[in-house]
Amino acid sequence: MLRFEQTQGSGPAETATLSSRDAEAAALSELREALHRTPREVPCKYFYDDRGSELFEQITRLPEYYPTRTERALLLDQAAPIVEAAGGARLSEVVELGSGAASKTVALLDAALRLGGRPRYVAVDISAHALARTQQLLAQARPEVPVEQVLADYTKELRLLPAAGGGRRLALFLGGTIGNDEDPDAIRLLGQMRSHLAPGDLLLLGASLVTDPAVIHAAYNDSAGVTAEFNRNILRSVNALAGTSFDPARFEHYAPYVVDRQRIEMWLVAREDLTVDLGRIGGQLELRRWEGIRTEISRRFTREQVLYLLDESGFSPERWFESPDGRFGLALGRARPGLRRL
Ligand code: AVJ
Repeated sequence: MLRFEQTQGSGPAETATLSSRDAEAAALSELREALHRTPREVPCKYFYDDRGSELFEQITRLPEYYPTRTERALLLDQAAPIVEAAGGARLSEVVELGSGAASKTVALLDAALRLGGRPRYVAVDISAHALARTQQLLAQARPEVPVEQVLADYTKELRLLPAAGGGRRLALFLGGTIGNDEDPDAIRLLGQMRSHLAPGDLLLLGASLVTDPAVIHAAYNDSAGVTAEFNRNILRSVNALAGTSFDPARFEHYAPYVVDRQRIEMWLVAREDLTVDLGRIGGQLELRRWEGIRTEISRRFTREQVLYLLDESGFSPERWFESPDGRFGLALGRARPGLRRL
């Protein structure tokens, strides 16, 4: 069941069309604005069409891509203390923002079940394909856990979340995705999450930490070329969405780790002078040879920076968990009362 069509307005079918037309118009103007910015950009959420979500799943299994397995091991290791701090048996709901394939979440649900809780799981993702896989995986792995799917862009559609069931909610924002935003946007995003929780509810935030630049670099420049393919696929995703004429083969994947900014920057660099028809975005894009389009920043944080982001967005940092190699951290924050509306 997709709540997307359900929660708004009166006539479901009609409002669904309306809302997807609104969403398309919003996407087109967002893309227009981003492509004409300096530097040119495509917002990284456009990676995640069905093919992109699948490619990201492949990335998480690459030997060089350490964040997913490091975070998974940390979650497995610390699931009990995390769930205990989140209310133990009183935990009634786990909401995952950007659930992807949700392979890490089972550990937390298990810990809640072991403590006598009966949590339901709410998966929020912009990929219908990823949601379907989440549903499948959970139905197989833990048939006793009820699952709700919410097809939504969590950066602006959190109002589509089902009403809280009364008990404690634990929101999950994992994978280090918070690193895709600079501080002001990160704080805005976490603040929106805060505004959809009740005081006392919890947020578990996963963050990639500052470590050896060579290790970070390899994770975004894998030898099998999957990340390069994932990067180029964003152009296919934009072509499908906006009727643009980007030719992915004419772009080079370039992903340096910028030490002083503590972040990977993913670029697509034109191999030759190009004129791209922008389709429903309108107009054309002239790219000179070696001109780039930035598709993602992926930041590495220190513990202090993560706790600062939580604190600034209305959460009191309660616990910090770090992988033994220091490459990944999980922060548990409790929603503070006294919320400012965003
Ligand atoms: C899903 C945003 C956490 O930033 O590492 C993987 C996406 N980009 N390889 C990340 C990604 C290139 C990933 N996140």
